[in-house]
Amino acid sequence: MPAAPPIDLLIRNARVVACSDATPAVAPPACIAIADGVITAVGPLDTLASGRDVRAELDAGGALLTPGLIDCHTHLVYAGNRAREFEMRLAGASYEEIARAGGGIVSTVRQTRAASPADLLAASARRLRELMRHGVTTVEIKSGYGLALADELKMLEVARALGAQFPIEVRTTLLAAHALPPEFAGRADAYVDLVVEQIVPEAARRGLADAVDAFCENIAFTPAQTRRVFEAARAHGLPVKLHAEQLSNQHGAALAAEFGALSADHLEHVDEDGVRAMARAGTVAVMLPGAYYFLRDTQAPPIALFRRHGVPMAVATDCNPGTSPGAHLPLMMNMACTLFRMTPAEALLGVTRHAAQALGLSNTRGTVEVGKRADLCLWDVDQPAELAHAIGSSPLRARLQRGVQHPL
Ligand code: DI6
Ligand code: FE
Repeated sequence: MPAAPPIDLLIRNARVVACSDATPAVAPPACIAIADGVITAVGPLDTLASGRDVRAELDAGGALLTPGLIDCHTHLVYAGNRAREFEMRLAGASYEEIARAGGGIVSTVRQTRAASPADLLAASARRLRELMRHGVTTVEIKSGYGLALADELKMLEVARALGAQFPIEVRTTLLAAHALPPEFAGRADAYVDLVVEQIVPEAARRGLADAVDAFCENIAFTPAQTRRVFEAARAHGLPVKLHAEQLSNQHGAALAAEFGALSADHLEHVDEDGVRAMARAGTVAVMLPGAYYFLRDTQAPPIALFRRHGVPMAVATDCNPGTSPGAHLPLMMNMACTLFRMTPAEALLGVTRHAAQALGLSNTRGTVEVGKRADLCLWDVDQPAELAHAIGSSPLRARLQRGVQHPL
């Protein structure tokens, strides 16, 4: 009989919150066996480890163990900051007014274009470290501050380099249709031509994008322009996501659903038809309470409609310099509850199982189950609700990426 395969790491005495059911329950203390970065068994010590070569052990001491957190929507790679614009908004200017006056996204575009790849990487690495300190093991990073072929590719390359240099999985999304670059003022369709004819094909050819996103909004791109971007993505075999109904109802959620989008994000102004379309398509609703908070929005996304129609809800940071300058995912769980009235259980699923689904990674991530990657967090808390209850604290004890513990 062949010897049982060795266990690279045996985690003992962990109270597992697998996140595999609709209500994330705490299991009695158990062990987790990990080999080759994958969970190979969850259960009691004797059945699990007997006769096996155990190479390393980690005593969890009764800590709560969850899947590693997944931040499924960030604009983490950018240069500069927009504190001046913050002051303008405090003095009364609206986000739209600032955007129309050449500020907003376009000001970050100027700074990001001017930055060398090394400077962009260093600035972004600080934010990435903060995400990791709060338990994130997989992060999605969008382009969208380059808005020209070379600059969009530069952003995606920096995102890929971050994933190669740090113990975190990076998924990249091409967001060339984020804003109209100044050199295309008054010629939005010509910019969309560039996006569909050059930027999407080149990003796809180089394997730099895992998905394609767009900002469908009255200050950005129309549904017709968004459709063209989605058609280009489809032609290159890339899944789509959409910034939809953040400031107004453009029926972007239904458009995203028509293309089988992985997610539609923001959704403050989505109507029931849009929610129904998302339910039919299996499109995840990504809640971004940081942007809602920072813009002092007053219309919350229709959580009750998502629940009624069975649309899975994810929660993400939207980490970006203009509307959500932060990289603290557990704080977003808190805000999803306080501002959007999600339950702590929904918030936890929103940064684990449903966030994995929003990235098309359900097969490998988002739950603590045999066969999933051993991306795990240990927390010094009693109950899962504490993760959403605390305002900005960090009860993270340990974070494992593919079965390897890294310093916090
Ligand atoms: N919606 C947002 O909240 C961010 N992008 C988007 O399409 C804002 C990005 C920024 O202001 O820099
Ligand atoms: Fe965003």
